[in-house]
Amino acid sequence: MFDKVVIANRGEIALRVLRACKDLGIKTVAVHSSADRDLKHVRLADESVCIGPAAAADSYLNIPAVIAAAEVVDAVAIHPGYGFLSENADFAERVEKSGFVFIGPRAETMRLMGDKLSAIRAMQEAGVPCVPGSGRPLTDDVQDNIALARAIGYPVIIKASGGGGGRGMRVVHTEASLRNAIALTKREALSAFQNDSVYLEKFLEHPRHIEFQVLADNHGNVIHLGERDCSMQRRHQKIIEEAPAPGIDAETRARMGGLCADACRKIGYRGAGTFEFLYENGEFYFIEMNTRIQVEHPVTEMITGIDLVKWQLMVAAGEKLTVRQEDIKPIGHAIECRINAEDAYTFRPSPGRISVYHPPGGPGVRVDSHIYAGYTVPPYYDSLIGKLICHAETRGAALKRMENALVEMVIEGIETNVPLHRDLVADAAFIGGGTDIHYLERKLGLV
Ligand code: MV4
Repeated sequence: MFDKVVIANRGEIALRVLRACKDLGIKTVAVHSSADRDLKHVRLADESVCIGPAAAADSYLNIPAVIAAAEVVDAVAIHPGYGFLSENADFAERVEKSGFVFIGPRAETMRLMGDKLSAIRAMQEAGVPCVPGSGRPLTDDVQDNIALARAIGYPVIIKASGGGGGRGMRVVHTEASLRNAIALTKREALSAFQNDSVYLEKFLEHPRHIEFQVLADNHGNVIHLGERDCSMQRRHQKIIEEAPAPGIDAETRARMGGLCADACRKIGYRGAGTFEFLYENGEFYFIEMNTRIQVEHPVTEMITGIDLVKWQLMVAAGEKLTVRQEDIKPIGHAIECRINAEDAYTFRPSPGRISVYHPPGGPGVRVDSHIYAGYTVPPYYDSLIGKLICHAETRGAALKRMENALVEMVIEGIETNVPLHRDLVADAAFIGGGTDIHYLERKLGLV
């Protein structure tokens, strides 16, 4: 196992990685910005290095600074967490070229999945169902684009190959608006991603967002850990996730999970990964693959008993997956509420000093958070300050446990979205299960 790991992230995920390292007896190094000296994991790490000023571009996104810190402390490996450099193939490559282990897939795999069109092609070849679409970049041939859109059928969606996570997309309802929409999306894609490649897909109007978790070692062993439903979101920010997804039966789970695991074997995937699907009228359509650990990984951990972050470290160190597919037997139901430092209904960020903090507890209640009374939430980063995860035998029991945990949760001094979560766990449609990706924005009257 690794002697020493650099944690190249901040907040709750940095603390989560630190805990996994400590479980495995690995020494930890927190690399942080000058605004993050008081982070809980910085205090708990064996060593810490300030790598730059508050602005992420100068610290958490500063590749030479992260690698230099790893050299100074004589670390063996770097864990990128999520966000920041976690899906940056150039970073992964430079980490490895500098003689460190990047805790994630090979840079080449990250590049394949980072380009959404090449990811779709790889998945089509592996037999994973994808959204009907162009399957290739659009050209400047107007007639060709019209023919493609007609064959797919309106509405269609134009997506940038370099985009993902909701960036660089445009819905087109009529042939009359197609040409302009393509031109506009290409210009935006060029400026945002330095890549003007765009493709077409059928626009699905009422899908759910269901994703499958996979875990692969460096020896060809791959398992899937079932799915999560992440449909409760606003502006591409998930706010509640759950596992298993309501209404997905064991046979469908095994079939879809099996397809994802097969695709991983085919592309030589390594580490933890997530296959994102849109799910509509009983059908799954692949849209993207994430090559990192995700914010919502705890719901999968709670129902499977598998520590995904520990396995990320172990497979990166070359260990074999000792868990077989038949060992994965999901138990019960888990729900995660993302706790953000923001006004519950206007979503305005609310950084500042936390004066009082009483987290909930008890059986089946997990809190992944770095906050403490007296901690000041800085204004420079995203507003996630923790995650409240409740696990119980059934979805109904998990919801009840979440309702009670949200009553126990006291955070004073800043605004949080806890009131919105209390509202949502009492929402009849959400309690019913299976609400689509537009549900929250509609409920809030935002669309
Ligand atoms: C779509 C779609 C409908 N049809 N693709 C947004 C994020 C990115 N991962 C893909 N996204 C979508 N792609 C087709 N063909 C609707 C969305 C979408 C969405 C997807 C998942 C979660 C939230 C979403 C919110 C708005 C739109």
